[in-house]
Amino acid sequence: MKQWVLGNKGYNRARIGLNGNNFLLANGYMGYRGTLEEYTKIQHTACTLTGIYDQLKGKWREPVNAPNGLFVKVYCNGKPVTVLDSNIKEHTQILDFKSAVHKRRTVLKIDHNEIIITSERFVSLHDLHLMCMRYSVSSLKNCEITIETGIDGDVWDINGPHLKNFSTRFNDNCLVLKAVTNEQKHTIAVVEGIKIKFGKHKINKRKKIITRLIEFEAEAGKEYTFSKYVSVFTTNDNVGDPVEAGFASIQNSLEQGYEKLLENHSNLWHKRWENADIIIDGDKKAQFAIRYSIYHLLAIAPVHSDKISIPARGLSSQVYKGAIFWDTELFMLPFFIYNFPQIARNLVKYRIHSLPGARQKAKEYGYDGAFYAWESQDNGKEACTHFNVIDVFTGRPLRTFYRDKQIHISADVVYGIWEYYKATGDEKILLEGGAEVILECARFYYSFAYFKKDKNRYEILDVTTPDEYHERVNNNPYTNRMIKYTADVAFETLELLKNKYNKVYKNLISKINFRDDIAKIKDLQKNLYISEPLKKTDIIEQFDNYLKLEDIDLKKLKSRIIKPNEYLGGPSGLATTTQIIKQADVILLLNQFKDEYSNQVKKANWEYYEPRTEHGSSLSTSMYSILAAHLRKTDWAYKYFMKTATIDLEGKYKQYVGTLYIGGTHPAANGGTWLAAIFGFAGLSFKNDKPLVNPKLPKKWKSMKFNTQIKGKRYSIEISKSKSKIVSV
Ligand code: IFM
Repeated sequence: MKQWVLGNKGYNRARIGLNGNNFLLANGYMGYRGTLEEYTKIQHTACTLTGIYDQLKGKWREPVNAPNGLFVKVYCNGKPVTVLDSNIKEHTQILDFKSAVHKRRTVLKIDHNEIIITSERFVSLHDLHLMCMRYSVSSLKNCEITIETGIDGDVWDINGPHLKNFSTRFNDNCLVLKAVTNEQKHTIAVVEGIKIKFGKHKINKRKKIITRLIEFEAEAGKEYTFSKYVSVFTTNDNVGDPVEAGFASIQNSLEQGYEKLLENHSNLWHKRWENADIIIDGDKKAQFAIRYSIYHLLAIAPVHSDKISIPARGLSSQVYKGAIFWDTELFMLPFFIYNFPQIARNLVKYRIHSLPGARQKAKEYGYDGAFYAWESQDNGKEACTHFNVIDVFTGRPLRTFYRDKQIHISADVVYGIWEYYKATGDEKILLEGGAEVILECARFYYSFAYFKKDKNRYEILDVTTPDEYHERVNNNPYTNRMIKYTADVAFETLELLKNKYNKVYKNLISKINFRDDIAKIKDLQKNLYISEPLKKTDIIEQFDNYLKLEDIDLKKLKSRIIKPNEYLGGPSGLATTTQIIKQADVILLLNQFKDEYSNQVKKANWEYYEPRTEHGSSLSTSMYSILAAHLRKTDWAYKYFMKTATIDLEGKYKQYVGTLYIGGTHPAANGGTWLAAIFGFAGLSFKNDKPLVNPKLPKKWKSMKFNTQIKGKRYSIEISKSKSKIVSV
């Protein structure tokens, strides 16, 4: 059981933010931070919604946080009894991630008395609009208790306030709080119902909050328990009136009761685990961290819609504008493709829906085709600003080039579509817009590429690469190879359509006027420059003239840091003039195209870039782990695997870049954990649509067991030190 429970004993104020991330509950529709019921926006309580964004003039556009329907505060003889106001005798917070249930138990001291608070809550996977909680209070001595519980609309916002026109109502024994977003005027409605058999009840309405005050004389030792049901609906949900939908949901919940709703929810979670679990024998820490990582991926997966995807900080807050990056395609999507293809399909479809935004961006920069947003939101338009980091020295915004120059994003989108298609055989995805995206991305790259006449080759100039510390560089091998890949995929797509869906092929070519592009992209595919390993050293230069930069030790570079959180990239960052890189870049290339490079080249590059990588991004360590496993550097592979797998558990990651808060969960690392276990240690690959393994288990691992699926067939795979077994199930 312990392997499924994250638990914290004792109370530590300094961990409020971290616990909010670590104990997150989510169901793909909304994420509820792991805060305590008495917390408010000060402690970053948030119920972050997917697919609904809002922007205030001059501020960043970001997801909307719904009013907090799980608010509860206890008073004893008129005094507040909370972890923030009282002496704490005992405190435990738990996340059972097998069932996605959050629990707390707190014993608080007040006036020679002790109040015991316990709660259990879940964000339902069975009914995505519903959160349920069971809350109990007891007192060591007789006393007068008041419980205040209801909906708190004064929400935490990073770039808000996003909600206005608040209205509150008490109807049919339900509390209702309604508000409207600034930009799109979406109504957000939270309805709360309660099952309670004690106390005198009063309704307390203020501008942004509506609560019930439940007063009673508590008898010593007696436990007073109630259950609470909270629904969240918005006009984005297409349910008619969100308040009416909320009433119906709460009525239904009250009828079914907490136990039944919990059973429905946990059954669905248990079913998910039957597909997704990885069982490790011999290493409890790794086992725990893998499951915890998978929990986070599952919690934030969009099960209900193909119009949304997974933001870089999941549903843990509004950080990074709730934007979707390449993190999804490169780091998270494979987990879904091989375990939950329907969810993978939703993620892929999101990019298809975003094609108009990508076309618009290409046009804005004077290119053809589709240039996907570096930071994408509900509408696929670019959300990344030109000034994404604040200089800690001057307090002024720094001009950054993620938005303009990180062009590999379009190829990453193509990679996602193609990987999904190859593993599922779902040709429909290509007919439903996937093919159009692929062709438009190839077209974008042709218009971006620079034909260098004297060398008779195309070069890719002035780009920002996965290592973001060196901006505006030339001929990054990852970017260039991914462009070639895009062209390859475009031709495979054309071939498939031409042979199997000729009418669709013709329609598409004429719809997007692609006839003349075919020869151009062929030329790009043939003559695109991709730098080769250097003869003497086998090193692949990360970009033109990278090796001429100062070759400095990472420690030495860090000793030059003057102010905490100073940005190492950008125009004057410390890393910019050196060979220190932020994250895996050439190493990523070698993982993605591992059959094209010898082990000698891989080894030389792993050893060259490893000491020069800062791992300033949560995306980095998994890539080093996978390549290390491939090279049978198993200890290194394990070290980087554990760094990835424990990133959220340990919480030692960067919280700020410049003055920008970047805390939250790290879904790309969660996905990277899975990638490193499956493609690194198990060495999973597919041949003729059948799985194969090439295991390199860490020393401690006696065995590893997991499932996978390809083209609709499921397999159970068991690897031990001496043998491997693959069984079709
Ligand atoms: O996509 C990443 C990027 O590679 C590094 N900075 C953070 C982004 C979001 O995770």
